[in-house]
Amino acid sequence: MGARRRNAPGAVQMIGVPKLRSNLGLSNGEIAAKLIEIRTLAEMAGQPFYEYMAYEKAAASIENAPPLAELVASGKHLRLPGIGKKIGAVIEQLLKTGTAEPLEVLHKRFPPTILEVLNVDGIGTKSAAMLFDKFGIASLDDLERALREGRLDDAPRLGVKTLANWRRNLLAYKARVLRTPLARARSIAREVMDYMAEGPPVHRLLPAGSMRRQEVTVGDIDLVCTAEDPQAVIARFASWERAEAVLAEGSTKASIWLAGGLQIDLRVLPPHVYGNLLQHFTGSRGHNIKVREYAVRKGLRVSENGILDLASGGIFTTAEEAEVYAHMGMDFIAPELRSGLDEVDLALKGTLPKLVEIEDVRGDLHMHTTWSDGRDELEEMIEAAAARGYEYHAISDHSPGRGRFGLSAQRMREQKDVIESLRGNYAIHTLHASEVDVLEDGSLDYSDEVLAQFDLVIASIHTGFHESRDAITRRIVRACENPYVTIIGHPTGRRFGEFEGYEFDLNAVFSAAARTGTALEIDGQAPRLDLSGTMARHAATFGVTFALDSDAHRVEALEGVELALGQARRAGLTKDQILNAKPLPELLNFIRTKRSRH
Ligand code: DGT
Ligand code: CA
Ligand code: CA
Ligand code: ZN
Repeated sequence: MGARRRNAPGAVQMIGVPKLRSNLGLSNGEIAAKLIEIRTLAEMAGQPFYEYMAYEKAAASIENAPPLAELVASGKHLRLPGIGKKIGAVIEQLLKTGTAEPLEVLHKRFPPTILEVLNVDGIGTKSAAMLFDKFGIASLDDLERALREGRLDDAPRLGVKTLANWRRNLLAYKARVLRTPLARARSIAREVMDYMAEGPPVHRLLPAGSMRRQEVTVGDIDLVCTAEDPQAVIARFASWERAEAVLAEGSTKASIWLAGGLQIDLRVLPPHVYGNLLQHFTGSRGHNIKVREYAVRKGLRVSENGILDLASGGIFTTAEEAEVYAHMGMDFIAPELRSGLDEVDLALKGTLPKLVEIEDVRGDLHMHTTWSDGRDELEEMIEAAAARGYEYHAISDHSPGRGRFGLSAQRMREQKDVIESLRGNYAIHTLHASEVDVLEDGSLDYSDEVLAQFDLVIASIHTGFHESRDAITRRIVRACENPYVTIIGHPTGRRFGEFEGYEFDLNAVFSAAARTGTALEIDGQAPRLDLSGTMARHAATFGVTFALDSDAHRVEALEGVELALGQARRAGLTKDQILNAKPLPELLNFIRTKRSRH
């Protein structure tokens, strides 16, 4: 249905746009999203076609208009092509208050969460309105539950086939779109946790679930805590100003929903079972199943309420998560390893890897400055890297291939001189590096003569993503074979919500990296996390060394190393597999060894 299709991109577009309660600074895109919301809800409410289409036209026409917030702030009346007086007034209300009368009226008819339902392929505005009116389905979760419980099975006009399609499309949608990149989830979690810290006393507040396991994307955020007054803590949580809707509010648990579809659950746990519950809610489901299976063999039943000894009937509860594992006779399993693979077996044998920790990281080998496409000055980046306590770091601006951003050989030499002149000013060793483009034939964007002048070289693919799998494989392998290339940057090219990553023969690339002594990057830039933990785990079986990098383009982004670390830990990596966990002389030796082998 045309209407649904038109709506879908609007709804998806809201993901990632932090909705400001304060009227100031609503972007045209955000206003357009609101107008599309009115348009869609109006169609659901059965308003006349020409009325709701006017909103759609208005939304389209403001995309190319100058910033409306500024127009209105300067006291001018909105007079734009395709926007009548009525919608002009709505826009002014949106800018002043973040909402508007027609939207409020429609929200009395339908909760805002109903828009989620339209993202399921095959469900249009008519079906969504019917599902709400007849079955009280107000959100994607409601729909999922109704489908699971078979409550729609007898509904008139909904055949078995339709329901099966909805079920499948719903799962596909959730898996595809409704997951939030870890970096964004982390910053939202930090925000809500700061907000909670300013309210009634709350203790041991922590994200559990996939976020604690450092999964690349999270379905929702699961916060746990303890509190003397759970009710007060829940009430504060449910009244967070960024909550678009409160999905559930009980005495010890609440769920809120943010614009764009990210859900946050908060559970206030009784202190004496905090350890058991934290273990339970950290998951993964697969891990918990493995733990339970093993426990049963020992005559124990593990649940969120404690560990029941089936023979004696005694129940073991603990405030400390580590004791849950200890009680079953296994080593503590770091959350990042709780994926349901072989971690329970290893914990029982006492052979879990000793995972690399943040303290092991001695430097960051990938960052940009205003010399290429970074936001901050060279000296600001050096200072910030030093402030993080690193022993060394690398400044790695782009090669000329990056258009107007890249450094010519001449500029590169100038930068080298500047960096050398600054050495000694900071308590950190600065390596002069380059992030050099791998060209379409696998050659590099600087000659070997130029490359030889850098202390370290990262080779990355930034163009020609759509070449064949063989061609890409050859390009990366050839880059590995260049003696000056120390690191392959963001090896798969994946960017959340934009690009899945180019395809190549993993085995060929991983074995080439190991054979040539080339490190593979775990790039911690928010939209990347590349290699992911899963990929890095696979690469590690080839004996590859890894570099945990921020790929920062501004000072604050240096914390990307923490995200890279999370993926390394998910991969089960130890510090001796990490290039930038080596002391400087060993790092330099790694670089020299490869260069001298050729
Ligand atoms: P997500 O949110 O899709 O990224 O993944 P998780 O792992 O955060 O899953 P979520 O939020 O549904 O639940 C958090 C953890 O709570 C999950 O990893 C394991 C535990 N859990 C929740 N519901 C169940 C359940 O029905 N059975 C079991 N065994 N564990 C559950
Ligand atoms: Ca979750
Ligand atoms: Ca959850
Ligand atoms: Zn970069």
